[in-house]
Amino acid sequence: MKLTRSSAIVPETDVTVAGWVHELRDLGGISFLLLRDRDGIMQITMPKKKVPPELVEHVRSLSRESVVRVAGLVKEELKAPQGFEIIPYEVELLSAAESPLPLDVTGKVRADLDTRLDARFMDVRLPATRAIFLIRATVLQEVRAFLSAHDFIEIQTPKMVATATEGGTQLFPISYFDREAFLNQSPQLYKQIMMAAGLERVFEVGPIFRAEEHDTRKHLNEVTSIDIEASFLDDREVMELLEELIRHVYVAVAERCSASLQALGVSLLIPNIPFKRIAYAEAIETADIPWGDDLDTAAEKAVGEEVGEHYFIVDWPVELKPFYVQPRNNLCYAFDLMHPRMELASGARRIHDYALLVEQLASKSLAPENFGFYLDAFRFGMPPHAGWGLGAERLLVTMLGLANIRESVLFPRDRRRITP
Ligand code: AMO
Repeated sequence: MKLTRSSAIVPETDVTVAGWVHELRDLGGISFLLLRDRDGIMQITMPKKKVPPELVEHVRSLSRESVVRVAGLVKEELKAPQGFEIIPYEVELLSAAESPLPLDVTGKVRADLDTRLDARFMDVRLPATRAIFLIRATVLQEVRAFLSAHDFIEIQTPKMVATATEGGTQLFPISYFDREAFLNQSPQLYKQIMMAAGLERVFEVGPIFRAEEHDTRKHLNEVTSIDIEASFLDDREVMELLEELIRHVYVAVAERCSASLQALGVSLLIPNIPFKRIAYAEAIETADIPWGDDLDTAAEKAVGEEVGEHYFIVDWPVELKPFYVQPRNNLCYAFDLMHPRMELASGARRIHDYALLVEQLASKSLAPENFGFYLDAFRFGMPPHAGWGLGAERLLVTMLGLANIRESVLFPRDRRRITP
């Protein structure tokens, strides 16, 4: 079917368009069909004098959200949604929609999030929902463009694995033939192994799985993680790369997604870089929690309110960070990137010395024999390296001010939800 998208329509031409019946209006001498495609709403105008009565009747019988193809003549009409109207000479019903509809697609009555997620196919027809996913696609495109321009190679690592990386508690077990296996909670071990492989700079945009029981507005059980690892760079250098990436993505979304931002009612504030660096010691003082405690939601909120913009937390106690982080006395070279609302990323300079890595595993009560394939990569020439993992959904919800992280995923996975 050769179709013209509504955004590409020019007046005084014959076109064939297709879309969903958004609304029907009848003003006596004239009827209107508002037809919606991905780009917007088109006005199909049917003056009684110009359009045969059978065709008008046919259109008036269409149920809302049915899919139709319309062939007609385009006329300029500045009062119509996209500045034109189409006088139809043919309207073909391609797929009739049942009624009642699971959701109101005109957006006049906003359903609650659970209803929207249950009928996601219908929810994404709403411009304000679709806008989130157009922006999401742009964000990930820009992440890839930025990292590629900085010499990073895109890789894919396994999602079915035999070992934990981020502490053993948050794993989804799977049955892997006759063995125990898990869904991967981070590409951590594999991206580090690629440093021994000599790729020097790698990134991955892929799913991570966390069996956390949390039922909050910032936790998911399946996340899209943006991970990097880079040889011969230290923690400070990968932090700079991270803040530059964040800024780049905001600038690109502001430039490329103005219609989507408008549909969401968002005016994007581009963050200034460099972001503040705050020591863990200072953060816990602001949050009024004792040394050695991780920052919980209340603590993050206290520090976030104090700082009011993106910031890094650095100089963490070694016991709060994973085994692969390079220690420095009782502290370590790890960092978290924070938005005032929540953590966005964490990363570190890594241990690249084999003996120290084995020691750190043991100090976290992890058995080195379970990490043989990983440890081998440190025995035959492992460069110093650093990296981070950035949650794509958290980047989106904080950028767009969405209330709930589930809004930024087409089909979120959470404690209660595994379908659709
Ligand atoms: P971490 O466990 O901090 O670090 O995860 C990195 C980032 O992933 C996102 N994230 C989540 N988002 C939503 N729901 C969740 N349940 C969830 N879990 C994680 C967050 C978080 O900051 N291997 C390290 C990274 C590294 O050092 O390179 C890691 O996985 O935005």
